[in-house]
Amino acid sequence: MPSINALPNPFTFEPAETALLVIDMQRDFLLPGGFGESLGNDVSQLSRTIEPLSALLAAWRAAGLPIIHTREGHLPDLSDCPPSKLARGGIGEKGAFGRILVRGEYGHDIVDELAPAEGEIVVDKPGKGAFYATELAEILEKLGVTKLVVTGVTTEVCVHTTVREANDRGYDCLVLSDCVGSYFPEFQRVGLQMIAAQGGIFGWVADSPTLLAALSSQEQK
Ligand code: C5J
Repeated sequence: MPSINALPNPFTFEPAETALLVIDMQRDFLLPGGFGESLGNDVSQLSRTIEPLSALLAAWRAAGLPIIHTREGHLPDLSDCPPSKLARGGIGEKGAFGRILVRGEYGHDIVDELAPAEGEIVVDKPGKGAFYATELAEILEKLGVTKLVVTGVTTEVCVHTTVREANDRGYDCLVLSDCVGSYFPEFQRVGLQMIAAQGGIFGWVADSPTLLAALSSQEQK
């Protein structure tokens, strides 16, 4: 079983039981002119994750391992959006790429570079966490997944919420530092530290080249 250098200690995983989770790599968050940038954010802090994530996806696909993408968004009538979230503005309003974070709109979908391949699972989620009000738990159970490699955006919001939810459900989570992004460099740094602190309070942290090296040496065996 592969074991890789990670914080706070080595992360061991059975590839066939480990899913790659790609969280919310959506145009509304990543593209210049989109919702994220309209809030005053520097989207380059997120787009730097596209290249390593694309390489990781290619390797995961080549190895035939499970991949699950998520998208944060709401039904066109916004009936699944809590009033408290709506009141903060943005959701459902007209943005540069269609109605912001509304399912079916151009901006709600995943950036071209990381588009899901035929047959890959896409989980639409109304919340920050990928387990809340979704079928993710049942999907993982059916796939026989016990560990998650977690990537995507943003580190301190949807990635953190999902990792915390997964940890409470008994999944070991490896978060890849170069494949998760925050608009705020300090949140990125501290967000990663929080995961691995206190003996790995809710997960492990490594980078994607370390994981890819372990995957390829496992395949050569
Ligand atoms: C946010 C997310 N930041 N995917 N969503 O609102 O992290």
